[in-house]
Amino acid sequence: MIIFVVIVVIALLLAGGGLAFQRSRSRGLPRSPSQPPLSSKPSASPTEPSRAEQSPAARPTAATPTAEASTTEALPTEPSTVDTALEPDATEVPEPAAGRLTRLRARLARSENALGKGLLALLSKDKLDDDTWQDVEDLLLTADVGVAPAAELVERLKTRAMVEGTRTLDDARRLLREGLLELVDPGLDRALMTSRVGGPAVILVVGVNGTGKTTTCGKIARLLVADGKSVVLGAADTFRAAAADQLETWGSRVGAQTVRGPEEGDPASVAFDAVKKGIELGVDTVLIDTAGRLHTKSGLMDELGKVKRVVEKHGPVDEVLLVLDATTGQNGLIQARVFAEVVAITGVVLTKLDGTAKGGIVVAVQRELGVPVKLIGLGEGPDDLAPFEADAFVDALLG
Ligand SMILES: Nc1nc2c(ncn2[C@@H]2O[C@H](COP(=O)(O)OP(=O)(O)OP(=O)(O)O)[C@@H](O)[C@H]2O)c(=O)[nH]1
Ligand SMILES: [Mg+2]
Repeated sequence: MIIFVVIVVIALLLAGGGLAFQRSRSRGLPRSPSQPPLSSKPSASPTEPSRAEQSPAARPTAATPTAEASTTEALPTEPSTVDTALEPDATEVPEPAAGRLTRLRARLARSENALGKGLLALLSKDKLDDDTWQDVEDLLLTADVGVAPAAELVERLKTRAMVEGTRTLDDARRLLREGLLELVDPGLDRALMTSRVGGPAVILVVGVNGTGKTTTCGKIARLLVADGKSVVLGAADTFRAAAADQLETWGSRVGAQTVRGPEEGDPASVAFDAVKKGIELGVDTVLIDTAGRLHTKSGLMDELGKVKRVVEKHGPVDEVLLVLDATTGQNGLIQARVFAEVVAITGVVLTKLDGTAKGGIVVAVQRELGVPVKLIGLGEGPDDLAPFEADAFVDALLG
């Protein structure tokens, strides 16, 4: 009997030990290939979730402890592009700036071809009568080129067509290309001030609600990093915490620090602190995202003026980029006028040109403000922002 009891106790001890061994092994085991990877590049759609889409639970914070992610218990059951974006080892290598417009040209052509093709069809007609010229002008107006530039272009084309003749499609294309290029003005200096001797260059990003400011800040940060520059982001949109989270997510993906303040805090002081941090860290560029504001609300416009003035206590603001949504057409011009009165705009970023056939707004806004379009947004992907190149733009219009 005693022997039997001893055998049972030994058997139980052996079984318990085996289980314990199993458990400890499973903690230390490497992750099997079938498990979701700890860090991965965002897949098919690398776009950040929009603010409305980000639930507080899904939203990452800078304090997300990375140590947790190394334990089996902390592994997310669903892969989350947002979570992985904040892991330090998830830093991405953005595409270089060079050649971006060529890569994205198809996006532009898809929506703009109607203009180019329509114009070419009209200009290569056998007989260019008044009705045809009126149709050319109407097409230009539909593409938001603006009344004065459209009339100017038609006059120029008329004269040249009379003198040189446009018998073939190639003739028409050549005339149109030259005419459009002149309107878009290839001579404008579109370089971004992204570094400065003696401190970081400061770029302030402004515009009405939802035009793509935060996304553009993120995309510019990527462009700069691709160019070998170091960046600090300033989340001066303090209206909602989600705005700072959105910017921080963009920054963390390329290893750029984000300076943020308390929700509903003073945006000017966040902007000031961001530049201060940029100076301390010795970075090349400080990019400041601001809250969307209606140009018709004078209080909000005054606040923007204050943000700029406070930042200028550190030194000059090198660029004030106005972000305009190309799909809003002529309304964008009214916004541009008011913003330019409050903060001297140095460049325009035209976003969402992938979703509109109104690319003529490039011409109209440059005329309106007397400042160049420096960048264009051609999609929601992280590298879908291209430095504006007049030649490539006109070529894309003509298909
Ligand atoms: N198709 C397309 N979508 C874009 C582009 N740029 C931005 N967006 C989208 O526009 C939406 C608004 O972008 P945000 O960057 O949040 O706009 P915002 O100006 O910061 O918005 P507020 O801070 O609320 O004023 C997002 O869904 C972006 O993905 C673009 O070039 N093309
Ligand atoms: Mg924003």
